[in-house]
Amino acid sequence: MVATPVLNFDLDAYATPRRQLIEQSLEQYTALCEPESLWQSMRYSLLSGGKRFRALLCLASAEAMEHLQPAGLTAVQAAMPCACALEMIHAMSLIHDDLPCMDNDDFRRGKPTNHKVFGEAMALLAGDALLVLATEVLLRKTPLQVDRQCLIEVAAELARATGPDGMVGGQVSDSIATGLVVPTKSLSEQAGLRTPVQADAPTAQLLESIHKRKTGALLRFATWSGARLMQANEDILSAFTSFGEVLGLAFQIADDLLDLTGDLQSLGKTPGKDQAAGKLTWVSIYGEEGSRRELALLESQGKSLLASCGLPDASTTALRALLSYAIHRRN
Ligand code: GRG
Repeated sequence: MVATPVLNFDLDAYATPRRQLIEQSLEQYTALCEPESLWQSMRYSLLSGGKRFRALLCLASAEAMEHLQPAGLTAVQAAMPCACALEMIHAMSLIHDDLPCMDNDDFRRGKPTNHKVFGEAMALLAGDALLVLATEVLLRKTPLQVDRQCLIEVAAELARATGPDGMVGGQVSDSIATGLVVPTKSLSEQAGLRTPVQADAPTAQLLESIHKRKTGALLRFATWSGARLMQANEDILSAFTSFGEVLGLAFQIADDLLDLTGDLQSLGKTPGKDQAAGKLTWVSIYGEEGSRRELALLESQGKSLLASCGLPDASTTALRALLSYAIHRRN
């Protein structure tokens, strides 16, 4: 990870051992299954590197609550299954996003995309399998010391962040905006009950809503869930939710910028695809400078949210560093 502007905090030293634990846990949660070709396809994408940003965020949010730890359990132990479930859902979304019927990408994380190696049908099914496995891992592997009611709530929120109100809904709105998906007429219009109206939100508002759902929902879930699994109080949960929302938007704006400024080697995927596909992005509306200004604003908003959440500064240093990283990253 590149150096971040958070003083006296070495994000690499924080992230490296946690990333190792994340990789070990993902390995363990994807033990050999039948048919073996499905297992290979799932693991090809799940264990192909990646920054593990969502998992790190979930762990950092749990660790901010370390003082509330349930008996005999560290924050990392309490949140690891949830962190891994997030990475499984994220890997699934990348596999599906790369398919020819979506973004049609050939490279991801510096390797040929899943469907290029295993074929479209298997890529689709490996994504499906990872999506379902994520829920099983969260529910079965979260240690018994974590309150079961809390766990059910976390599982329900994960489903919401992934589904029509979250990532899938955001992806559909994005696909409609790009012209990839043609919206159907509403049922009342089909029945001839009212004159069709152009109900699209203004473009900038629509884009913010797409970013917050397509990318932001999982990141917001990451910051909320870590704290929730540690029984954080409502004030902290609300501050972490707002922080996650700010971070989620910033992460996708940075992604839009990287598509413009990055290269194949550092990104691990083909740059320039947003512009080529005529995608609605922060850069296409506000330009490079406007996007950087928004990122600076979001960085200070995110830090203020953490500063006023009632926790000592030292507890939220990793979260602040992850926010800065999301904004200043090179891949
Ligand atoms: C079937 C439930 C279901 C969902 C699929 C395809 C889809 C719906 C959603 C696509 C969501 C998507 C790919 C959003 C982009 C998010 C994004 C910025 C990805 C890049 O994340 P990084 O930079 O990647 O964290 P690494 O490789 O580091 O993990």
